[in-house]
Amino acid sequence: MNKKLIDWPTFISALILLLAVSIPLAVFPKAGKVIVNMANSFVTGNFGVMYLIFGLAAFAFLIFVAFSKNGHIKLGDKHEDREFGTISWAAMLFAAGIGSSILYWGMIEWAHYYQGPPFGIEGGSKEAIQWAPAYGIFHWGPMAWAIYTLPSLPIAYFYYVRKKPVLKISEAVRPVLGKAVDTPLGNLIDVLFMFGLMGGAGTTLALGTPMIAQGVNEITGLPPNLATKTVIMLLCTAIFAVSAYSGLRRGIKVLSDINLWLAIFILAFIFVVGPTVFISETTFTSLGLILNNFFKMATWLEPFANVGGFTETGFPEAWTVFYWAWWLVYAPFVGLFVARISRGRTIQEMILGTIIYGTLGSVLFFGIMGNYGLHLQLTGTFDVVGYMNETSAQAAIIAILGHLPMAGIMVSLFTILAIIFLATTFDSSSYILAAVVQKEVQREPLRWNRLFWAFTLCLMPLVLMYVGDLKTLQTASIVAGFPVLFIMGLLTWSFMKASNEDLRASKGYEPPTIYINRREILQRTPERSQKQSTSESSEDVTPDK
Ligand code: NM2
Repeated sequence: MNKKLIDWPTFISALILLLAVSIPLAVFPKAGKVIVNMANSFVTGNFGVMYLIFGLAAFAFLIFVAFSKNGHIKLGDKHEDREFGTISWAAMLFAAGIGSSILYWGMIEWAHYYQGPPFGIEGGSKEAIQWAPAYGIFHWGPMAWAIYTLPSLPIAYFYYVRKKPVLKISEAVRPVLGKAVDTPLGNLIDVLFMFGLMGGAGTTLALGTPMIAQGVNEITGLPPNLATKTVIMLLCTAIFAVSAYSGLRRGIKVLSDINLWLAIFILAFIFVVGPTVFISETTFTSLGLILNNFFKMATWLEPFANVGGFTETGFPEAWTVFYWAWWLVYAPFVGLFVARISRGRTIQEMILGTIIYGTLGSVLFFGIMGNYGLHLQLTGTFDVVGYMNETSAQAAIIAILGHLPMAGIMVSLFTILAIIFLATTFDSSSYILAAVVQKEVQREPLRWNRLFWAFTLCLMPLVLMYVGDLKTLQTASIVAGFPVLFIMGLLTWSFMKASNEDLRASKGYEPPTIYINRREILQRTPERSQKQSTSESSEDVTPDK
């Protein structure tokens, strides 16, 4: 055990912060809930606009970088090959960035929009039906993936180009903060990021565990109670602990490969045996609706709520702001991970790859799984919305799957997929948490360190589940992510500063501003100057005509 490698101040502060939040929540659950909800409405109510501006700015900025000079910088040495093939890379990226939540929301998000649509549209109306399958894709689409990609720029740049073997957020803002990174400010940045990530992962667990429990109930008849949920959580921890222990290549790769094939199989099955034409058409039409309304959706905040006869729907805070916040808390983590697997690619490939493959994956899940349920609803085969309101979203998800042929097998496969998805997210989260509390990461973070964070990650959701309030945790995580918004600003600035400095200092660099010396051109090309002078003179006379 090499204790010297550990950055103890960060390690201990992160642990203390985690305990300082979860112990009072566990001891005073009622008061805790009130405080967390107040903090949540304060942040999303007052700063919602900041989240939306951030989402749009992140997207615009990345597109700009991808096609600028900085986008052509290679992450690695001149002759270095890509460490992972593109398919493997895309699958790992997707499996790390997306957890079991896509199974949950992909199946059921439309039902929420169906009965509670945006823009003052009436719930259940024809217009609401059109927005229902589109909004989910938007919330998991290119803007969301852009939020994920942003931190991978500085991190990958410092790791592969400046060759600093530290997978740390604070290290990635050194060009801006300078020596201040070595003071407690640097530790604070890392701790806030770790806290946000633990919160975000808690949200994933809060949604995923009851859904898996419902699947297990359908298969085995075991009641979806506290004991079942605890076993599920521990099982997922055990899976990711084992894979964490076996290292990045074997652990995450094997699991995400299984994940990929299982997901492809389930999606293909639903697509083929389900209403194929309806699924294709609705997905395609939804894409058009999003493209047509991209800015409307990206900026809609209900400023006139409760004034001048407008009624408040709460939609922006409950959905778009919540989602951007949730992607945000995961972003530095996914950024670290994407950076780690992108050796040998250019920055442009990394940016476009993440946004395109990520969005494509989301479109497949939402388009196929969501529209299968929507079809059941619209044809009157199964009233998904009614059933969801009577029971729960997770019960509705499993009931939708129950309408497929070979329902028993499909529910089992879906449940296994959810378990692996949960395990891969935790696998990579523990990898990153461990990396952040190390002074240096040579190939992998230390094993005991990874295991420690694997179990710690489970601790808070487990305690809160016993207290009976995973929802509070979900809300808390979003509040925990607020400081990450500022860290993201620093990360972006830092990337531009460092890469521009290096570009300017590189051999053969030419400044992007082109100065045209007209006299020199005319001297060098006399025949052209003659032609030009005749055309100029003819131009000169035009107005007199
Ligand atoms: N995001 C993609 O639970 C998960 O699927 C992990 C969730 C941020 C909404 C990520």
